Amino acid sequence: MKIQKEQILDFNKSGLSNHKENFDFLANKLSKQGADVDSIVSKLAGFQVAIPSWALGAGGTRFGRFSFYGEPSNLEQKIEDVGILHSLTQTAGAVSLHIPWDIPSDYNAIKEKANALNIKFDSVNSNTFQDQKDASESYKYGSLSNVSKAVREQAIQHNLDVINIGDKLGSKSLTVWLADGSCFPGQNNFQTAFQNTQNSLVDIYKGLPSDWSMLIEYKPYEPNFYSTVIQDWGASLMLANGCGDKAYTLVDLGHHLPNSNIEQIVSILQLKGKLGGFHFNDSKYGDDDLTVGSIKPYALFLIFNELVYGMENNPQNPDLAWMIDASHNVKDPLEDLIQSLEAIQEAYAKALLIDQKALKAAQLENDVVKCQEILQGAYRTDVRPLIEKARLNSGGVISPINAYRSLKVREGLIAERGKNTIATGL
Ligand SMILES: [Mn+2]
Repeated sequence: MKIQKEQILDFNKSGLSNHKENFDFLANKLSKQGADVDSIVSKLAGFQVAIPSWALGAGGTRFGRFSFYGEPSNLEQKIEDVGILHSLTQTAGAVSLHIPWDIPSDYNAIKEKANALNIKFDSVNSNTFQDQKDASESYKYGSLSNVSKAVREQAIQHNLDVINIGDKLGSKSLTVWLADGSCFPGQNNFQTAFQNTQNSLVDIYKGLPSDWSMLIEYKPYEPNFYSTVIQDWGASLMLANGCGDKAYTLVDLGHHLPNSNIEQIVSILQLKGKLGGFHFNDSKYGDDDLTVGSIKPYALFLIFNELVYGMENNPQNPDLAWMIDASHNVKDPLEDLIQSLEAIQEAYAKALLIDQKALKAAQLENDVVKCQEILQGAYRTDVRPLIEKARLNSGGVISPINAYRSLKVREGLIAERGKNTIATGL
């Protein structure tokens, strides 16, 4: 299923005059405050977030999984789904593959399909948290950190295979997330596990093509509940530094203990030129993988404030690999992703509204009240007309959720794929 240009133009007709009225009012107001509205709109239009191939089917918990009808059952269909998201929102111009769940059978065909839908291949993700069918070694007690050399070698080789697959598709980075750790005190020697992980990562790093980077993700707990080998940004940064210049830390919003100051983490990593990637989601208690901005939109805004500051002031930090890393237990995955994309754009737009000069001046005066007024003044602005404008300029729809429903996309997918399809890898 593909959304046609005419369908988009047709859908936009009814909302156009309303949008124009709202946009003109806001643009006028913001311009008077000194904001460069055109530049904000063009930054919003240029902001692209990768959709992970595993987020297109219904997710689940260890207690069960409730299927969502018309799920993509192969890689071609997953890319079609990203194409649908991108044609509506114009902000999902990339897909992030998970290996071995999404190994292409025909590389040229997959590349052509993605190309036709304007979808790029972003970072590739390795998987050493599950045992594969014909694997000789088990990851039950860890992969890159395992006490067994044979297990470590199998996990290293898997990562090298993933690089090779990604290279054929045009990806430029490998994301490593390890489930390695221990469930009980005494189970692991922390130093041995960390050292093994460092050595394994160095072996993988040596296999990176020269224009690639390695992104090292951290997580404090789960699936291991006593210790995780790469438990926080400090561990990730030490490992990245131990590998070399092309290795970076990747921050996933859900991979922090409650109340962690994530905005401070991304800020300092950018200062050090070591923030390589960012995974969006939201959570209430742990790694809940909920829709971006659904629980703590103000925290997301504060994080974006630092990201924007870093993008503008830290040339030592590379362009980031942005990805949504969420799971959809009760919503239509495509609707959920549309809501996440909107929340990301909204937080970004609000962060772009912050008057950095005025904030700096207030900070130098130690005017704490003024600092808060500046941040919250931006946060309280309804920026949706700016996002609509950015989408319209790029050929998207004014309101993606309404368009998705009025074009009956899910019904079309069910008619095409059947009801009880299950996404691969889940
Ligand atoms: Mn993640």
